[in-house]
Amino acid sequence: MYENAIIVGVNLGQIELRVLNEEIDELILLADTAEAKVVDTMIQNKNKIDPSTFVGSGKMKSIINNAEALNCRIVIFNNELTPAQLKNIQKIAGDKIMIIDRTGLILNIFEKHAKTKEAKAQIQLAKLKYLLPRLTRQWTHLERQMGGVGTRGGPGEAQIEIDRRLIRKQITSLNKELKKIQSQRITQHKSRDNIYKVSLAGYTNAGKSSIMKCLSGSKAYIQDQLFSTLDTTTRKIENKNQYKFLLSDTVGFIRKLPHDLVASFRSTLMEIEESDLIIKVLDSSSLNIQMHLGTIEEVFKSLDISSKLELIVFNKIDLLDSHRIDKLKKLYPDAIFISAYRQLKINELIDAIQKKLSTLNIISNINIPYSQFSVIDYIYKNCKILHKKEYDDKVVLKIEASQSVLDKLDSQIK
Ligand SMILES: Nc1nc2c(ncn2[C@@H]2O[C@H](COP(=O)(O)OP(=O)(O)OP(=O)(O)O)[C@@H](O)[C@H]2O)c(=O)[nH]1
Ligand SMILES: [Mg+2]
Repeated sequence: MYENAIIVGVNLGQIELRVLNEEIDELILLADTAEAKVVDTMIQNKNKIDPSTFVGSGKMKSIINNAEALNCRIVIFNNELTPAQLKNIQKIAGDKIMIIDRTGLILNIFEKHAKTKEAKAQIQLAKLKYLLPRLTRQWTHLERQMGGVGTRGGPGEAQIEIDRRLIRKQITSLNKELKKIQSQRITQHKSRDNIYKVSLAGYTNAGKSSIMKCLSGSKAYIQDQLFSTLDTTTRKIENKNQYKFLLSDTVGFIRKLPHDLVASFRSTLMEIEESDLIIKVLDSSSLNIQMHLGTIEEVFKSLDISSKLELIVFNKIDLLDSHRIDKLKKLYPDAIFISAYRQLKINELIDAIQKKLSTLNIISNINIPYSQFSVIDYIYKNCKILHKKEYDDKVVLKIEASQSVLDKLDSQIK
């Protein structure tokens, strides 16, 4: 069921009005994904932030009056509120209206969309870390109403202290649980070491899952909403006469992504860290391409991902006229332009991936005695054979393969 909501944005004059409007548009989309219908947007022009109530208590009261008049139960702030601000504003709003900031909203969506045990644990951890300093009577109460973390709210500071202790305990146990899941992940990774790994990364809603579906033919969860995908899925892509590789679809990024969320999703994003090639997927119909690229870079930086082989892919070209496509092509001469939805130029994408992967390969000559059937078999399955010469007792092959396959061969040939 949708709840009515009001958005509050603050214009400090530091950022362009255009950027602020984009942020608000994005917040409306986020609200929609969280099943809140934005009925009014209130932009406040301010010279400086009020440390205790962000917009000033008089202004805050009029915002709440407006919310009540419009039958809203939620007031969403575009900016991140400090725990103290949230507490004070919530006090003004009373029990019937919930105050939430951008970070809280994103956490809410993630919580709704998490499917696997790992994603659920990751989001729960981020949420508890966010909640801990913000735990007030109102919050505990509202959290319960919103089907939140299950803390037992009650009157008085003593109860809040008990809740805090409970949350700290939950954080410790979630950290342990995640470590366990992570170590299983590492074992899985090891067993897949001799195949190239490619990952799809990009802003939320750019079409990553649609590309995954296109290339792998598998089902993928595709929705016109933010953060449809939270769990990394990996599929093996195999075509005749082409390098096979593992393709991973990952969680989308967004500007001002909560720091704890990135940290919590670190193990899920390990697919990106460990891939040989990163495909940066961009929505070519967006007016914010630069910002989307900037956000990808920011997240990569926070994950310490640098100097990887990469390919920029502009998706949704079906929504552009040829003039705009030409303009983008001039700006990004090495990029590939496709439409996953309409299946346009998918072959160009496949060729580009193959070309990139080929740069990672090494050409070498090897001698294999016929007695070592299993090695020959392995080579045929994992390498490209460039030349073959047979002798009485051995075969000499010129092969093209990845470093990890060559290492494996080295250890097998006696
Ligand atoms: N017009 C058009 N729409 C597309 C194209 N590719 C994807 N879409 C639509 O864009 C929306 C988002 O697609 P997804 O594949 O779910 O995007 P995503 O990057 O996986 O999004 P998240 O998982 O939410 O981060 C869906 O409504 C798709 O149908 C395309 O080439 N053209
Ligand atoms: Mg997706």
